[in-house]
This record gives sequence, structure tokens and C-alpha cells, in this order.
Amino acid sequence: LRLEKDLYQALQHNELFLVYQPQMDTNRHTVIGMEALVRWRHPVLGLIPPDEFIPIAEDTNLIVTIGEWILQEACSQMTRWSEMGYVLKVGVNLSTKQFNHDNFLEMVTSVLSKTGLRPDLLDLELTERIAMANEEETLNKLKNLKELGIHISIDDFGTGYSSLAYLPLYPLDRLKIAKEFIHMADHSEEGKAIITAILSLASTLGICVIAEGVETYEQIVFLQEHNCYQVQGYYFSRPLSAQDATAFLGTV
Ligand code: G
Ligand code: G
Ligand code: MN
Ligand code: NA
Repeated sequence: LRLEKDLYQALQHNELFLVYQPQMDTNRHTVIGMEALVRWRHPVLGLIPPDEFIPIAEDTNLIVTIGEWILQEACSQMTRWSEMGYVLKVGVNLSTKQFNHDNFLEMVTSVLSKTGLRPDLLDLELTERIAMANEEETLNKLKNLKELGIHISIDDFGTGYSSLAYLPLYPLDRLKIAKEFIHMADHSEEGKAIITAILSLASTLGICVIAEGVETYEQIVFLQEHNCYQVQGYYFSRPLSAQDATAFLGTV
């Protein structure tokens, strides 16, 4: 209850901030994206992880305001990077209520226009849960986003209780293989089989794949052997402050 009360003020008091995790192409050795991840520096309790406050934001509808702030902040940062000459996308996580909100498309359009960000530099990350609900409405929203030129990824692919039937129906650009499968593959054939099955399915459907939670060189080699060159994880970098992320871009 305390968190709920405090979350109302977190935005006004500048307690929320974004960190950015690099997404790499291991073939070309380039940074292809930065995933924005929100953090809350609580004045008394210290750093509170999004797992703890995003659900509260969802329950209280605060996610609508907070989600807009996150998008605005991430797009502003990406505009600055693109003005510095860096060519990459910024990834922004969406929660269900935010995506289902009536004003969602107007909100995204208005943020793009306010920040001046090229729509094709924005990558929206949806969960399978979002993709599964209200098929008709979801399809229309996704088509609208695609018409704007926005990139769409499915986050934590394979971990939600989803049907594969939506995959060919929706205009998706990319699947993000959940880190659980990448770690499972270290010690099990089943883990490896899940990854190769996802890669094969995506290739048939003409969708890109990025592997999440990549921590070791062995994982990169395994992924490369199966033609998966997009990776994100601690092997390359933890999520970084905007300043450190900018420095990271300068070193690659
Ligand atoms: O950054 P971390 O690994 O602690 O993130 C934990 C969870 O919180 C992940 O599932 C991630 O998708 C979610 N999360 C992080 N940042 C955001 C955000 O900006 N918006 C939403 N909706 N979820 C986020
Ligand atoms: O659900 P989503 O994919 O948006 O959440 C990403 C989460 O995964 C973030 O909390 C981030 O801190 C975490 N993460 C990123 N890279 C790694 C990694 O290499 N290993 C592990 N264990 N977690 C990671
Ligand atoms: Mn994500
Ligand atoms: Na994920």
C-alpha cells in the first residue's frame, strides 16, 4: 500500500529513470539496439525493481501515465543518439493495460512527433499475453503501428501461455527468445531443441530473432552455428545509465 501511494508521486519527484541494455549483432560486431528498462529510486526504500512496481502501476492504471513517460524518455534519448550519428533502435517494453488503452495509438503518434524520432528507430516489445488477447483489436493496432513504420518484437517468446496460431497473422518483426531457454541450453538437449525450433519457425515465417540473457561465449557460438546473430545479455553489457550507454556506443 505504501508503494502504491508513493508511486503516484514518483514521476513528479523525478524518481523514475531508464537504463539501457545494448543489443548486438555478433556477425557485424555492431550495436543494433538499446532496450530501455525502467528503474525507481525510492527516497527511503532505495532501488525498487520493475517486477515489483510495474504490477502496481498496472493495477492502479498509473501505467498509462508512467508508460507514456517511459516512451517519451526513451524516444528523446534515441533522437539524441541518432543526432550523434548512431544508427540503432530503442526497445520499449509495453504492458497489457497500456497497449489496450483506447488512446494508445494517439499517444505513440504524439510522442514520436514531440520527440522527432524516426518511427523505424522505435522497437515496441509486446508480451505473448498482449498478443493473445482481443485478436481482432490487437491485429488492427499492430497494423496501425506497422503503417507508421514502427518495429514490433515479441518479448520472452515461448514462456507465456500462448498459441502459435497468432504468429503468421500478426505483422511481427522479431521474436525475443526468453533467457530461460538460453540458460537451459547450457546443460540440456531439450533447451537446445527449443531454441533451434524457434529459429526454424521464425525463419519460415520471415521473422527475425534475438536471443536474450546471453552470458557466455559458448552460448554465442551455439547461436551463431544456428544462424542467430542478434544477442542481448550480460556477456556484452548489463543495462547501463544513458551516459554509460552513450559511452558504450562510442567504443564499439
Ligand atoms: O530490468 P529487469 O530485468 O529488472 O526487468 C524486469 C521485468 O520488468 C522485465 O519483465 C521487463 O520486461 C519489465 N520492465 C522493465 N522495464 C519496463 C518498462 O519500461 N515497461 C514495462 N511495461 N515493463 C518493464
Ligand atoms: O522481460 P524482459 O526481457 O524485458 O526483461 C529483461 C530483464 O532481463 C531485465 O531485467 C534485465 O536486467 C535482465 N537481463 C538482461 N540480460 C541478462 C543476462 O544476461 N542474464 C540474466 N540473468 N538477466 C539478464
Ligand atoms: Mn523486454
Ligand atoms: Na524478455
